[in-house]
Amino acid sequence: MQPNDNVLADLFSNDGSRRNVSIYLAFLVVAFLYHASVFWFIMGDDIQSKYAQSEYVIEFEESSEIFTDSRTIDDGEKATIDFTAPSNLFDSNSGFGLLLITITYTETSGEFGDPCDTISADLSVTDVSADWKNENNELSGVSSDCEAISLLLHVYPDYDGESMDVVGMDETYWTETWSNSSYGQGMFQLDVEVIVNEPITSGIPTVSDTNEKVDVTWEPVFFEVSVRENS
Ligand SMILES: [Ca+2]
Ligand SMILES: [Ca+2]
Repeated sequence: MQPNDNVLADLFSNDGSRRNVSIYLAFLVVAFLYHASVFWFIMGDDIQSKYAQSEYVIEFEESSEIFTDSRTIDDGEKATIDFTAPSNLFDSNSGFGLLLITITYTETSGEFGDPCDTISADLSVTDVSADWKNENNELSGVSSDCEAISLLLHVYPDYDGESMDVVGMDETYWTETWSNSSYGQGMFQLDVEVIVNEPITSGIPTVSDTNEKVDVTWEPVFFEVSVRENS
């Protein structure tokens, strides 16, 4: 065997070398434990704070405007009433949060004892970018007793007007998350159908109910977002 072939065999070939190696290994273990303890007990706090995530509170200030429209719809007919939110509302707010629609009517025939007609209203799902599948939406309704029909569409995804606490990222990120003017851009379409309920005296030729006047109120709810660090 050549001398270079097995250095380890030489090292352990006598008691003195073996002891030197043991001392060296013991030193390595102590050095390792020292550095590990420095890492965990002294630098641990620094490392933790470096990666600690900030908490933020996101708040919304709402503003809305009312837009009204009115149609007289014949018995058995369906009318489509549309609405587009004006662009200045997008410019002056962070986002379009909710769309509230109220449909009201009375019996306008003037006939004695004429019961309220049956009105049904459906907000069509169009290609307007909105939270159409939100489970709290009310996209259609029916009324037969002159009670108002109230519809609700969540436009900005996950918006419900309530403030929220979030963790991580930074103020700019959260402000931008809630400042997207693409939601709610475009034309909304409401289908309103009238089924007349005639007075029981309608057998008399001069007494009849053939239509109804329906009033629609569109109320787009916009919001201004503010984000602050929660300390
Ligand atoms: Ca009627
Ligand atoms: Ca009527």
